[in-house]
Amino acid sequence: MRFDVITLFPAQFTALTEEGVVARALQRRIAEIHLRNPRDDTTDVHRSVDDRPYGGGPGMVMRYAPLRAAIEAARAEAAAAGVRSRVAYLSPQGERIHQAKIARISAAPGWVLIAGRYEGVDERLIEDCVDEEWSIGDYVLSGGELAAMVVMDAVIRLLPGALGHADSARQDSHANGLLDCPHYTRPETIADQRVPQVLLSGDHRAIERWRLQQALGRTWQRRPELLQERGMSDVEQQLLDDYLREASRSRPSVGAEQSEQ
Ligand code: 4FV
Repeated sequence: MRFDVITLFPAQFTALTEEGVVARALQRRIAEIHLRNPRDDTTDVHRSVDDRPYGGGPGMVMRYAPLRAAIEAARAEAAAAGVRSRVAYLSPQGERIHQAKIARISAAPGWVLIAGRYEGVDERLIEDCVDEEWSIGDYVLSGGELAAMVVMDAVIRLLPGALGHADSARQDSHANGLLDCPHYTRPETIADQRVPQVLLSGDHRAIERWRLQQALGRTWQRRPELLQERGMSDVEQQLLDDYLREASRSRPSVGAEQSEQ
C-alpha cells in the first residue's frame, strides 16, 4: 500500500515513520509513505502556498496551483510504480472516519492525502482534484498532518504482516462493532483486585464467551448507539442480559439507570 502525503510540514511525520508498528511495516515494505511539500511546486519567486481569503476575514487559504501540481506529481510517481492512487483531503467537513471505513481505505492500492493548513484549501481544488474528504473528529486541528497520521496508522496496522499476531487486528475494539473487553496481565492480584477467574481457567471457549460478554456490556453502557447500529444475535442478547443482571446485582445503581432507558 502506498501513501503520498501533501504537507507543508513533512518533518512532523517522523512521529509515525521512525518507530513502532508503522515504522516496522515501512521497513518490511508492507507499506510506503512519500511526503511532498507543495512549496516545492510553487513557481513564483516568493514560493507562496497561501493567500488572503476572498471576502475578507481572518487567516489565510492554501492556493490552488501549488496543491494541484503536487497532487499530479504524486499521482504520476505512484502510477510509475504501478499504483493508481485516489485523492483524499483531511478536514472537519469530511466524512467521519470509523473502523469499517479504515478497513475499506486499507483495501485500496494507494492514496494521496492532502494535509491542509490555515483556514483550509481553495474550494476549487477540492472540486477538481479530491475524490474523498475525511474527518477524524468534530474538532479543529491546526493542520491536517495529525489527521493524516491517524488514518495512516489505523490503516497500516491492518495490513497483512504489520502486526506481530495476525489475529490481534481482528480482535480489535470496533473491529466487530463493539468496544474492547478488559485486559489483564501479571500480577494475578493487585491489592484486593484479582484477575477474573475465567481468564485463569484455560477454558478458551469460556474465555471467548466472557470477553464477548464484557464487550457487549461495555458497549451497552458506554456507546449504546453502536449496539443499535450493529444489532445482536440471540446468543449475544442473552449474554448481555446476563451481564446487566450481574451488573445490577453487584452495583444496584447500574440496574436503576438501565430500567430508565
Ligand atoms: C481535521 C479534522 C482538521 C482544519 C483547518 C486543518 C484542520 C486546518 N482534519 N479531521 N478534524 N483540520 O481539524 O481531519 O487547515
